[in-house]
Amino acid sequence: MTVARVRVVDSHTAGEPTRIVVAGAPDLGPGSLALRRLRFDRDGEPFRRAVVAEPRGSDVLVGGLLLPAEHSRCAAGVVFFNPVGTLGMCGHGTIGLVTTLAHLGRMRPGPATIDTPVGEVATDLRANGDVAVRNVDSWRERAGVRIDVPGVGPVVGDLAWGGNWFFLIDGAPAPLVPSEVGRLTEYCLAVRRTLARAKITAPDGAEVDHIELSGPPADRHNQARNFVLCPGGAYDRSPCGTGTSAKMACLAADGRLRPGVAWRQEGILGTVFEGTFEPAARGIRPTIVGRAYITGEGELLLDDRDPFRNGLPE
Ligand code: PYC
Repeated sequence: MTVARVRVVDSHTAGEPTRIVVAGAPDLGPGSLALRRLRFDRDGEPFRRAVVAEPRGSDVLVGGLLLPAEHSRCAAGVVFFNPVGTLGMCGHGTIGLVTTLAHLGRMRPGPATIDTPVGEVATDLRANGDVAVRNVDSWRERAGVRIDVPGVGPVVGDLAWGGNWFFLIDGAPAPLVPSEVGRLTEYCLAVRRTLARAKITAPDGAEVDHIELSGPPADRHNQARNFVLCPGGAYDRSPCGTGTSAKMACLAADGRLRPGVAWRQEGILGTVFEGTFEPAARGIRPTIVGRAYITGEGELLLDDRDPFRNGLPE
C-alpha cells in the first residue's frame, strides 16, 4: 500500500478559492514555465484531478503548483490549473499565491516577480494585506465579433487576451446576481460552444475558453459588474483578474479608459478588484489589486487502494 502526501495551502480571493501545492507535486523538469505547463498538460491529469476535482475539491477550485522559477530574479514559479486543464495565468490565484507565501513566511511585504507560463508578473504585497499584480500585456484581438447562438440569437462580443483568452459581451440574459448563475452559466456555455463551432479561436488556434458578461455595478463606487465562465462549467466567484485585464484592454482600445485611471470591477458576489493600466507595446499592461484570506492548510492523502485516488471521473 502507498499513500502519497501532497502539502497544500488553501485560500480565497474575493470569494474564489485557490489551492497552492507547496510539496508533493510531480517533477516537471527544468525549463521555462511554458514548457513545464506543457509537460503537466501531457502527463499531469491524474495529479491535477487528485488535487482539485471531487472528492477533495470541486469544479470551482483553482490549483497552483508552486515551482522553482526559471530565473533567479523571480521569487517563485507557478502553473495554475482547474479540474479540466491548466491556465495561462490567474489573477485571483496569483493574489492567493502571494498571500500563501507570506503565510508560510516565504515572502515579506514588498515587490516580487512571479514566473508563469505566459510571462513574468510583478506583485506587490502591501502592509494592509492587499496584493497588486502587474499582469502580462493584455490586448483586444478582435472587436465586434457577431455569432448566432442557437436558442439565443445574435450575440456580439470582443475577443481579448488578459493572460487567458476571453470573449467579452456587454449585456447579459439576466441580472448579474448569484440567484441567476444557472441562466448565466447556460448562456455562456452556449456562447462558448458556438465560438468553437464557428472556429473563432485565439490566433494560435487555442479555444476561447473564458466568457465574460458585463453589466452595471450594484455599488455606485464601482464601474461595472461581471460574470465570468471559466474553462469547464464553473463561474468565477471573484471579479477575475485576467478577465478584468481583458476588459480594460477593450475599454482602452475604445478610448473609454485612460492610463492610470482606476477601474473598479465588481464580480458576481459584489467583491471588487481595482484595476489600472499603463500603455504597453501591444495593448496595455494592467495592474489588479485584491486581497486573499487563508482558509486552510494541510496534507492531501492519495491512497493507492482508493478507486477515486485521482478524483471522480470527468
Ligand atoms: O482571476 O484570472 C483570474 C481567474 C481565471 C480563472 C479563475 N480566476
